[in-house]
Amino acid sequence: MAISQAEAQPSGFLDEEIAEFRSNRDLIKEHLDTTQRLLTESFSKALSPEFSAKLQESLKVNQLYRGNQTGSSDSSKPCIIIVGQTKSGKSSFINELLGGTFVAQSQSPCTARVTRLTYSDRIYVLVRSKTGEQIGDVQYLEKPTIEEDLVKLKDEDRENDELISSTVEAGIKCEFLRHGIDIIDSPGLNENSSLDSLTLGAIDSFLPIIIYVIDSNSGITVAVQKDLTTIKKTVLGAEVFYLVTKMDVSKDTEQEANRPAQEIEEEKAERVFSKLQRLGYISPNETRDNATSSFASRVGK
Ligand SMILES: Nc1nc2c(ncn2[C@@H]2O[C@H](COP(=O)(O)OP(=O)(O)OP(=O)(O)O)[C@@H](O)[C@H]2O)c(=O)[nH]1
Ligand SMILES: [Mg+2]
Repeated sequence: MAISQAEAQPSGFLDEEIAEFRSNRDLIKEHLDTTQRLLTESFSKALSPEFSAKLQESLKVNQLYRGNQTGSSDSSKPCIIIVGQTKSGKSSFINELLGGTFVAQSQSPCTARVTRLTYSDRIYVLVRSKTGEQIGDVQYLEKPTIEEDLVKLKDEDRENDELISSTVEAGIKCEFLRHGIDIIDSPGLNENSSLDSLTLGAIDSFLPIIIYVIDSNSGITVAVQKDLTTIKKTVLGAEVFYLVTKMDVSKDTEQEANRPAQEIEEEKAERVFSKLQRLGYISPNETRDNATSSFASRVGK
């Protein structure tokens, strides 16, 4: 009698494990399907179909990763992290993609804390410590705009490791996020070393899809090259997508005043693309036409 009880227990335990495995497997499949559908629908509106297709592929791989260290409520969620130099237009791109003013964008260095945007029916914002614990209370908001003070910090605090290494998590009711992809806004690289290590740490721990934003007027500077080298080293095998911004504004307005806008935009995109290629960040076999999967330029804000 005692023996059969002992035997029954592991078998019952195994049944539960199998049932849990099946339900997790179904959840993952459902998650993947909705994510792919979302990327096809939403990204192709903002970016080219090839770019969104490549993102989908990358997402499949990244979904297999676990071990997110942010402590966010659902660590297995796929996410897209937007990185780049200060003021390159990261936050503006996120706002455009999500269709609202969710994260602060400004002329002066702005984002100082990694900010994770996730879906929630009720709009909220909370701060998490470096190790993921919630700090303070959840704030429920009327409007989905994250208060600037939360992410911007005072100038003197922008090098305070403890303050900036906490992350802001915002729950937003937004169609794009509804299907399970979080978006991460990051501080500009190279503003100072504390912010740099924070952003690079975030890249490492969130295991994301990375979109590197390049200001077309600055192009591929030494600082950008340093970023790209560091990103590649930090996330081995990471696929980086390049997004070129500020195609509608020029440094040299007088010289460009009489040229058609389209010609100037084309030239800017080509300049950035060929330099990325010369430096080995884009394969030499690719052309602007067939590389649209990982390279996109965007006009206007
Ligand atoms: N004309 C034009 N302005 C842009 C574009 N993208 C961003 N901007 C402007 O550039 C400034 C910086 O944009 P942000 O989105 O705050 O840049 P960021 O990379 O998030 O900056 P940090 O958070 O400080 O690193 C803002 O004044 C934006 O309005 C664009 O494509 N065209
Ligand atoms: Mg920003």
